[in-house]
Amino acid sequence: MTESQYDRVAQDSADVVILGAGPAGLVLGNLLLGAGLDCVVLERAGREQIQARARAGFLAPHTVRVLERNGLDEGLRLRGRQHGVCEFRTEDGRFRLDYRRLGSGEPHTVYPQHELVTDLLSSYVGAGGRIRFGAEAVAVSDADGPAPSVTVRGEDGRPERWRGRYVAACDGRHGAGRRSLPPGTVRRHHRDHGVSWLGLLAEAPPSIDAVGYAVHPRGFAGHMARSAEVTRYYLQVPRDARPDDWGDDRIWDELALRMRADEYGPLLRGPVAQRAVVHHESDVLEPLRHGSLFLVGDAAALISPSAAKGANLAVLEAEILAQALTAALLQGDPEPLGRYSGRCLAHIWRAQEFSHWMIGLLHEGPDADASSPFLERLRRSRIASLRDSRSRQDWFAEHYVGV
Ligand code: RFL
Repeated sequence: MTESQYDRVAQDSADVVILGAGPAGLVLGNLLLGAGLDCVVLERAGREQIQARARAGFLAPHTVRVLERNGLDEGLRLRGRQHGVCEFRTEDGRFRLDYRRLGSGEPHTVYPQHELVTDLLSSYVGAGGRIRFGAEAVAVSDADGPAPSVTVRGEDGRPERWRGRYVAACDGRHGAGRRSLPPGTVRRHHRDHGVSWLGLLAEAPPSIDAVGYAVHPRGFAGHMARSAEVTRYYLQVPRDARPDDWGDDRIWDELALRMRADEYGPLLRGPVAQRAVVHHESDVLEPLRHGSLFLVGDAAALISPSAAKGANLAVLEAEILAQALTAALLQGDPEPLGRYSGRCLAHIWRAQEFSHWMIGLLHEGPDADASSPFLERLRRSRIASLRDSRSRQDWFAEHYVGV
């Protein structure tokens, strides 16, 4: 679009233009609003869609503290459940780690991400926050100058332009924030871990009172409570697996086999409401800033779901950015914005390191060689030292709940 065409386009402005209404965008919006700052959230999807997107469920203690500090924890206090035990089932037997009594001694809070998004949205809108649904950001322009702008395609297809002083890209890995980075300004470090999971949401109560990690010659299986009626399960599958090839019976039979239900107790079955293949990939952008454009959450870094860190990092980064934008806009102090990328990257790489270790704990990965089971022996030894070594358990607990 040319400048003169833009002149005929509806224009609006806000001090901070936030792209995306996931955990990152909505925590940021709420914190900025609480500090008395002017912002707008532009979201591609509709309200019902974002409130129904079931994804994460394990909130770290730090995430809970951010929500508490900012009065965003009402739903969490009512419906969130503390969780502090994981159970490993392997060819060498079964053991449990009560991680509330190890490391930093803190539990997770189980609270489904779509409920968190619903809470964040109603508190943002209730406080008078501006949000546009059905507004897809197409590009961020002039981020290297003092007046960045965002081109948006509205539901009716008509273009709009939003001007701001800062733009926060909270629009995930395929969003406009990443796409708008000029070549050569930001480096992307990427790793494909060569492992895929079939992620399942079952309308069935949890089968065990712990996070279940089962390692089996047929591949990994995982069990994670979401609520009294809903449980998330994972099955390691080949990369080219198609979710539709997995009917409910096949899923439950395979889960029961890998989780050794014969030995340790049956799984509580129910209809499988969602199934999707998740490839374990990680990437990190460096730096997380280009001029007045800041990358937050999945837009900043994608982390394999092996250690449940993505939503927790998103909340942490949103908090750091909100503090930095408040200092810049209210006190005229740009220093914290200058430190945003470095501070977040330190947390991101630590989480990546732990997630990567978890992948190695639970899978042999694509390099496994059945004729020379070196990686299989390493994996077994890794699990044995977690079972037997107190210092290993403390390290695990600290990183498992921390961001
Ligand atoms: P989101 O949640 O993807 O939100 C981005 C929002 O941006 C919108 N959008 C746009 N809007 C305007 N213009 C555009 N061009 C846009 N493009 C996109 C989207 O519609 C959306 O509303 O990113 P955010 O806020 O950074 O949050 C990240 C988390 O959602 C993600 O990291 C976690 O869900 C990862 N994750 C987990 N994280 C945890 O901390 N604990 C867990 O237990 C956990 N389990 C999981 C997970 C991710 C999973 N999948 C789907 C990969 C389990 C699974 C299966």
